Amino acid sequence: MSMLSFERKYRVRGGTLLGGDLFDFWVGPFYVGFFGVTTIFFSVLGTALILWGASQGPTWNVWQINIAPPDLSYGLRLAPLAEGGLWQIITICAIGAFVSWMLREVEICRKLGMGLHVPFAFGVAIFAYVTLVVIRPVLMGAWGHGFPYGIFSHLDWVSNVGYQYLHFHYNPAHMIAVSLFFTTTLALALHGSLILSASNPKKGETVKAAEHENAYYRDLIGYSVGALGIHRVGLILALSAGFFSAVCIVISGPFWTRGWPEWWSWWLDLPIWK
Ligand code: 07D
Ligand code: 07D
Ligand code: U10
Repeated sequence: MSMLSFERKYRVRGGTLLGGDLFDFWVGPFYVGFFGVTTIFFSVLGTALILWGASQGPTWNVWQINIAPPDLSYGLRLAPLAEGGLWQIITICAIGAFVSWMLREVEICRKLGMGLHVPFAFGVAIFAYVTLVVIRPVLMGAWGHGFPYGIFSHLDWVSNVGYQYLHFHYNPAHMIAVSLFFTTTLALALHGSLILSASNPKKGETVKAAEHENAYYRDLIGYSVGALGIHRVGLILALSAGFFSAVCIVISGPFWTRGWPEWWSWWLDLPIWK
């Protein structure tokens, strides 16, 4: 891929966390770095193990391939490869690859003298994943509580775990997370449509900028959060959605074992009704 004219200026040395100058170079458009090498290592090994696991299973149908975690009877011990050990090693590879990717993002931020917002944001996604496959299984005493690696099998897991708590929609943290996801798409739709309407006008019309954008939402709802503000709002909404997702699943089992509808009986138990 040819180098864009401005890229050379930004291909600066330094900013690495590990490895010094050793991996401080680019391959095509990609910055490599120590964590680029570890990303490739973990993702190639993890993908190869999934393929090997698939070759041991009954199907090559990509929708049905399934690498299951160990049986609950193994508790928090290592399991034989064919009985969930593969899932355990793939989990290590996945965490290794995700964390490497995040640290590579950090190195790029440092090179460019930018804030660490992008790696922080990815960190929240990693936190949600680690909650599902490490924190909650450890709190519940068995790796078997992790979700299986397969396109349809992981959907079955979500549905089964949901019904174990009778009606997952009654989980209060799930309600908050769902509302935050909905609000995130609302915010992006408001922002995307506003920017396009102002800065991408029909041929012959002038481009409008910040003052028109502010005026628009002032006219409509009496307040404009501003150009920087809407990006802060968007980021905090999206990260909170991921965070409350992690909360909603980690409280299911370790801190609440009955159906979620029953949780709401605290309301009926309030002394004011007595
Ligand atoms: C668009 C960026 C691109 C990323 C993509 C995902 C793989 C997996 C692996 C065959 C927005 C690439 C996929 C590398 C291939 C094997 C072994 C991101 C974009 C295109 N899910 N989930 C999907 C993952 C969980 C749930 C699709 C991953 C939890 C529901 C895809 C994880 C729960 C539905 C996928 C993960 C859950 C899906 C589209 C990890 C709660 C759907 C994802 C590592 C969070 C939807 C058939 C997408 C679907 C879907 C991947 C975890 C629920 C296969 C990698 C256990 C209810 N999930 N998922 O666009 O169509 O993300 O499923 O945690 O309905 Mg899932
Ligand atoms: C975990 C993904 C992390 C991804 C990483 C990156 C690669 C690289 C490479 C493309 C967290 C992976 C990258 C692999 C790819 C290339 C090149 C994100 C993760 C690190 N629910 N529910 C949620 C809704 C119901 C249930 C969350 C809605 C039912 C359970 C969210 C509805 C029952 C769990 C959510 C609904 C039920 C959840 C998911 C509606 C089932 C979870 C988002 C409208 C009968 C999960 C932490 C998330 C959770 C979760 C939404 C319905 C059960 C808030 C909108 C009632 C068991 N549900 N749900 O977490 O909280 O993203 O996970 O009905 O475990 Mg739910
Ligand atoms: C935003 C924005 C903004 C912009 C923007 C954007 C947000 C201000 C200014 C950005 C937004 C977009 C572009 C919109 C579209 C984006 C999405 C919808 C999000 C989803 C994105 C995707 C689905 C694309 C995902 C693609 C990825 C992750 C690239 C995959 C690349 C690799 C796997 C290589 C990674 C490189 C590494 C690790 C460094 C090391 C690299 C090498 C050593 C080179 C190659 C490797 C080898 C030779 C080694 C051997 C490897 C082998 C054999 C296999 C590799 C293994 C793999 C698993 C692939 O706000 O406005 O505008 O633009």
